[in-house]
Amino acid sequence: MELVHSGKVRELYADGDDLILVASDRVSIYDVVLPTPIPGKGKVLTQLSLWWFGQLSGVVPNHVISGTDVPAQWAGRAMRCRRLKMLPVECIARGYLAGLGLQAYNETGTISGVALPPGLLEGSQLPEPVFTPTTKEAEGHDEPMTRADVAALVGEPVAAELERITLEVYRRGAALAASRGVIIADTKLEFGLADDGSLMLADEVLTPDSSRFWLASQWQPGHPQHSLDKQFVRDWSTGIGWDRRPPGPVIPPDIVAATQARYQEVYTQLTAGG
Ligand code: Q0Z
Repeated sequence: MELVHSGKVRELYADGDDLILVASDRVSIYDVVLPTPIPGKGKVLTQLSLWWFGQLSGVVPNHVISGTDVPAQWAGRAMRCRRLKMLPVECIARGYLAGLGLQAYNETGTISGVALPPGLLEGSQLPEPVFTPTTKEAEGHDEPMTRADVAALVGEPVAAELERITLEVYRRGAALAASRGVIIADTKLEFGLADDGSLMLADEVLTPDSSRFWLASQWQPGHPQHSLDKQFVRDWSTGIGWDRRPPGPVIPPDIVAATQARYQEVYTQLTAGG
């Protein structure tokens, strides 16, 4: 199959008119891919994405054709997708203060033009989720976009739909996760247009690689929050004095095992029962 694109932790192949999206076991922390894989990570994230696409199918159609009709060597870690015309916007919804949203709030008291109350802390819940789109940069970091910037790129009607659907996907996902003890602080969605012009949710959805997942029982505003999936790797890498510059360190077996278990737990906690 023809390799169309290789990302930090995933690959995209073409199969006739379809695309095959393959999630590897690679893990990235502080924007650096580590040399040691986390066995099973790609399968867990693919199965979680497929489960969310199903949960959200009443909110927005999606690009998935099949989670099983994929080459045998990638069984479980790949999905067959419709090839869409991708929109050049990262659609982010934030419900809690972290990352670039926290930075914007601390500097301006606003996020993407939305005025927020004073006194919010790192990790605080926002009064309402906020749509904070960014550019998709081939190189370097994505840049914040205003609603007018988005409308200039995709047209006002599609821009309005992107905002509405992004916030709805976030609200539904965060509510479901909250009922299972998991905070989804923010999430990044990608959309594309089908041949008939209809808007579809693409890529991966509400995975720990595209969202910040926190354990509700450990949530404590005023500090950086522990990520549900990679915290062992981050803490260990800091403990050994890694300076966050490539190459990343080889991960020892006990940290690999603990991280592997965390990914399994995230999947089970979110998808079990109900
Ligand atoms: C997704 C990406 C990578 C995985 C393009 N349904 C679609 N139609 C057209 N394009 C895409 C999709 Cl999902 C598409 N990406 C991001 C890059 C591995 C996903 F290397 N790029």
